Amino acid sequence: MALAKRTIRAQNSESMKVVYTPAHESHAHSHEFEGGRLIAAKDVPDRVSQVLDAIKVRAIGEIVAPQHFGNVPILRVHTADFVHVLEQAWIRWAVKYGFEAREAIPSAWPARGMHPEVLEDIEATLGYYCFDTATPIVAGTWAAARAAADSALTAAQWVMRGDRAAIALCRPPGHHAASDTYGGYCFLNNAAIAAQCFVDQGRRVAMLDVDFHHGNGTQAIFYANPDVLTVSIHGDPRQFYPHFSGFASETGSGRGAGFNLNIVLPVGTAWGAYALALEEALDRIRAFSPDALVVPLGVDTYLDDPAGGFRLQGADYQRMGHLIGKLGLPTVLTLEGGYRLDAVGPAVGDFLTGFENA
Ligand code: SP5
Ligand code: ZN
Repeated sequence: MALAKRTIRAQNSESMKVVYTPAHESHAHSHEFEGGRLIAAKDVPDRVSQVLDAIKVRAIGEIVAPQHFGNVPILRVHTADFVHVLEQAWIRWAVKYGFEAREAIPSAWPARGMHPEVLEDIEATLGYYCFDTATPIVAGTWAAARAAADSALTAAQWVMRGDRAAIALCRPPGHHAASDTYGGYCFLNNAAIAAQCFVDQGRRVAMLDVDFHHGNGTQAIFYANPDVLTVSIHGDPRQFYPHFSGFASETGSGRGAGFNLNIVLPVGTAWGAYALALEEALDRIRAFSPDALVVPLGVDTYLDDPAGGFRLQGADYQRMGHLIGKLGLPTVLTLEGGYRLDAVGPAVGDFLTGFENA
């Protein structure tokens, strides 16, 4: 163990690896439900193009393709049934609705007192595993989700081999997906899959989720695990998605009691109050003294983000990156939300600039 631990070390000399693949483009859908209507989908492929362009323009990192890791590391976090359903969902949906039916979205969910054990029909299957209406499955969804997980694993591998930090440009995002549930545009929990790699090598990991929405999936996956401290700073679930998770009273269970921290902020939060929350999160992480850090990096905290409610902007992201970088930990970053197409690139770019200059 002592020998293995020494393989994690800070190396500031090289530029950060940026793991990117165009495979995400095969996961594209046109609509989502909101306010009782179909509206234009927010998680569009162009989000990642914008981030990639901003990174290229600023010459922040070295762009590398993901390696293929197969299902084994995914199955460390997600159940085999769940993975099998995601693999088969599109073809089962097409068999039921015809191949011209483009997007698989369930229409019924097993609420209290109902019987979810009969999952023969794909309608029932998706209702059982999915928790919202905004996360359609299309023909290319599984390939894209797998590539996003591979991207996070590739970033983790670079960091385990000694890089100071690496970022995976994951799409679909991951932090809302739990071991056997998907939603919030997320299918596989890329950040959790990366974190589990470290845990499987005997490392302790802190997760600092700065997406506007609570990282409910990541919290659930590690809720009873004292080797992973999960911290999330997010919009109040009394007002915002995912509504049923993210309260300050959720602090972990069993051996993981005390190893989950939810910092809840009100609508309209700008940098002043956000910085205080971030300092609280960083204090908790320093006290935990982890071997590595995983940051689900959502920038839907940006002013006027269509899915958010905070008011961060411009240099705030440099400040955020700088403060997180000052932890001095080996760090894996995964792209999560951020839906203003004019802001997502600059925000991630500014974050990475601040991080690298820490
Ligand atoms: C990864 C990620 O950021 N997923 C977010 C999924 C949120 N989906 C529901 C968004 C509902 C937005 N409605 C609020 C309107 C505020 N202007
Ligand atoms: Zn989000």
